[in-house]
Amino acid sequence: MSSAAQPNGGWIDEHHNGVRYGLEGRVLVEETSSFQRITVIESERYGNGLLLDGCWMTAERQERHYHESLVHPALCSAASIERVLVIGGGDGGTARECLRHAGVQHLDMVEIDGRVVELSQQHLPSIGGGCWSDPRFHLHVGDGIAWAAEAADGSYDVVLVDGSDPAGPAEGLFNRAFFNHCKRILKPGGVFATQSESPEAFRQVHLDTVKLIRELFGHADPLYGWVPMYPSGWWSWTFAASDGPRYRQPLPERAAAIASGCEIWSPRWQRGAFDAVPAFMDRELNG
Ligand code: SPD
Repeated sequence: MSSAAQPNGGWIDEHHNGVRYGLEGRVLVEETSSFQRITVIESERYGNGLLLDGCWMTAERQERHYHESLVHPALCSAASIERVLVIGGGDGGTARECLRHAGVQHLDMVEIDGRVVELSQQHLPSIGGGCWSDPRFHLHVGDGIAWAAEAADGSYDVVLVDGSDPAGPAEGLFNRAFFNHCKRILKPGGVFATQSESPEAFRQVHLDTVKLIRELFGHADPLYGWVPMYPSGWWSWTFAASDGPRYRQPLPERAAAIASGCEIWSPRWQRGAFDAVPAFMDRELNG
């Protein structure tokens, strides 16, 4: 797994398997919360950014790749989108994109580390945007794994997991018990999505995650895109639904309502991203 980010002659790097992924800039805040080391940096290229335990999470001018990819295939396809659960997502970007959909009436966001929320509000305000004061938004500082385990059957239309890499507080966001609860709490026609790591830098985790979700739901599809500052830059999000792969086809009215405000996502981009399955994954998943 990745090692610490070091202020290194004006560079802040994530170190992963002998490769550095870095931004030129300076450290604004470095502190250790009850859960992890939190670093907020300032960079010329991408604005202010956030690292947890030395791993890049987000940056002001490079967050849309990640948040639009996780949110819109799910929110544009679930049968209903009244009730949404976001597990993790403490910077607010996932909630912000969800709340652009007028059909969302109630969004619970369960983030384990309240300091991530506070520091994001203070230093990366554009990422959460208006989500923090939106009356539909309900922040719960607590354990998202326990929240999913305790939620009633069929209580959410969409469940999105926006955690960090499978180490430290996010480790339990990649296992069978957790994914089973995510499936159980979906309503009929509900859609589940999680960030599923890099097919290059975290190949085995990626493979295991997609296969496990596929086994539990009977189907699942990784969508491939880019988050340039993450290890390898090549990233994935995996989707499944209570009643088959409805996430492949965005509902035209929902897509039209959000498309002009997107930088990366569009129905065309989504089609290509679901189809851009690397050959090794195709062999693993489809024989
Ligand atoms: N290797 C980084 C994985 C991080 C996924 N979560 C990012 C948080 C953005 N809201």
